[in-house]
Amino acid sequence: MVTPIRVAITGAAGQIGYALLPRIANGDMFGPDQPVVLQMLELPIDAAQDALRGVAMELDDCAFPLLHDMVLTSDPNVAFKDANWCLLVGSKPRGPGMERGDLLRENGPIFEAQGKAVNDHAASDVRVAVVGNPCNTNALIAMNWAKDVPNERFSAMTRLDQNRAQAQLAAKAGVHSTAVKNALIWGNHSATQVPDFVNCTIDGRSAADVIGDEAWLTGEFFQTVQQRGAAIIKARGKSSAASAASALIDHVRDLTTPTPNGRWNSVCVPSDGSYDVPEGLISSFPVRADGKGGYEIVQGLELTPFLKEKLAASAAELAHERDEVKALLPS
Ligand code: NAX
Repeated sequence: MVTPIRVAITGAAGQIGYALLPRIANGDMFGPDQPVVLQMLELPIDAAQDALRGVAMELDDCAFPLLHDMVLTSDPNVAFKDANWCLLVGSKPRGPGMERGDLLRENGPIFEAQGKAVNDHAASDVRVAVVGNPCNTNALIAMNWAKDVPNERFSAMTRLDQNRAQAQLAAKAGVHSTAVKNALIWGNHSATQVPDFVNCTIDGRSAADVIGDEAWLTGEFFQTVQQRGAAIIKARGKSSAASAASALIDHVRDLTTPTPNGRWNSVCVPSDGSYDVPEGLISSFPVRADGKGGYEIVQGLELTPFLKEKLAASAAELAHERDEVKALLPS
C-alpha cells in the first residue's frame, strides 16, 4: 500500500475545518490514490473537543476509502508528530474593540508554540500552510520558531483572494472563470492586498485590455476583491468557509504539482527581495512549483505605477506587522 500522508489540521472543528476535512479525506488535496491520516488539533476545552469528536464521527460515517486513520488531540506536539503537511487554520479571532496589533500579539504565542512543535515533531519533509489570520505574520512567527525547518517550507494563503479576483474578472468580461488565467494577488492577505489586472489574461489577452475600463479595475474590482470577506460575512452572518477550504485544497495542490508552462499561482512565501518586498517578509507573489517540493517566485512581471504603489503599501503593512511582533520573535 502507498504510505499515507500525515496531515495535521489545527482548528479542525471550526467552520473551515468542517468543510476541509471531508475534501482531504476524499483525495481532493493529495490525489485519488494517496491515503491520508488526519491529525486534528483543537483547543483543550470541552466544547472544542466535543465538536472535534463529532467531526471525527462524521468522517467515520463517510467511510472514505483513503482515510487511513485519525488522531484527535489538544496537544500540538501530538498533532504535528511525523506530519508531512501542517495546515494551521485555527487562530484567535478578533474580539470586539481589538486592534490589529492586539490580534497579532494575541496570536503570536500560539504560532510560536506551533512553530516549535513543527520543528520538534513533524516529518523531515514537513510543509506548513497558514490560513489562520493574520496569516502572513502568523506564518512569519511559526517559521522563525521552527529553526531547523527551511524557511521555504512555510507559506500562507491568498489563493481564496486569487479565486475571488478570477471570478470578478470573468463576470465583468462575461466569460466563464476558466477563460481567466494567471489571476494574481500581491502583498498581504488583508485589506491592502493587491489584485493584479495587467499580468492576468482573459482568453489569452491582458485582462486590462479586454475589460478596457481602468476606473473599474482600479476602483470597484480592487475594492470588491479586498472587501469580499466582509461581504460574505454580511450576507451569510459567518465568514467564508467552503470557499476558504476549497482555496486551501488549491493552495496545497499548487505547491505539490508542477505548474503548467506560462502559469503561476498566488502563494505567500518568504520574500527574497523580489519586487522590492523586503527580504524575509511573508508576502503573496506569483509562484511556480516544480512538483518535487521546490518552487520559484516568477521574475520580470511588469507592474503599472498604480500596482507598484499599492504593493509598496502592502509590503509596508507587512513590515509594520513584523515590527509589532518583534518581541515575540526569537532574538
Ligand atoms: P472558526 O472560529 O470557525 O474555527 C476556528 C477553530 O480554531 C475553532 O474551532 C477554535 O476552537 C480553533 N482554535 C483556536 N485557537 C486554536 C489553537 N491555538 N489551537 C487549535 N485550535 C484552535 O474559524 P474559521 O472560520 O474556521 O476560520 C479559521 C481562520 O481562518 C480564522 O483565523 C480566519 O480569519 C481565517 N481565514 C483565512 C482566510 C485566508 O484566506 N487566509 C480566509 C478565510 C478565513 O477568514
